[in-house]
Amino acid sequence: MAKSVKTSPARKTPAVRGTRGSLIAGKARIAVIVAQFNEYFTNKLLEGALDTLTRHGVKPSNIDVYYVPGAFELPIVVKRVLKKRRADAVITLGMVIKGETRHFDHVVDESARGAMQAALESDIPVIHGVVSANDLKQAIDRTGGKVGNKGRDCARAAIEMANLLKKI
Ligand code: INI
Repeated sequence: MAKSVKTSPARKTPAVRGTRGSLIAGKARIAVIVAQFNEYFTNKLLEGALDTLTRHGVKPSNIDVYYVPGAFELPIVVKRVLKKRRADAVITLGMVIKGETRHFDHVVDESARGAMQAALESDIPVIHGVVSANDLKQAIDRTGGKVGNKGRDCARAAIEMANLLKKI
């Protein structure tokens, strides 16, 4: 016979209104800014992002890709794209691998800080797809290896955020 278990009285969940961004792109315009440093990896991030964007219904004509030399240059292009209102969401893609340079931390921190600052100033979401990898294995794992492709994750987040902000 099943043992009876004493439970505390069920808590009532208050009826609150929740708002979510759809993953169906509609007319969303997305800008992808990609660093060419470590381009073997950033090309994979870009491929993943473009494939996921179009699978979710973003029209190729509504996607703009901008190339910058390295992750450090991402924020200035984010800022320009947002200032000109050329996108409903921006994705930055880069690969910073520790050990190649002593300014690893600097490049990682500044690319994130600058992009976030531009997003908050413009009220347009920026999705941060700069991978900071401790070694080549982590870089491989995050560009289509066992942890997936960060570009794909960013593409979904960009559509969701573009749609969410339209609703608020
Ligand atoms: N840029 C990257 O995108 N990834 C790196 O790993 C990297 N490393 O290791 O130095 C890197 N450096 C270049 C930097 O982004 C700028 O392009 C450069 O400093 C010129 O401003």
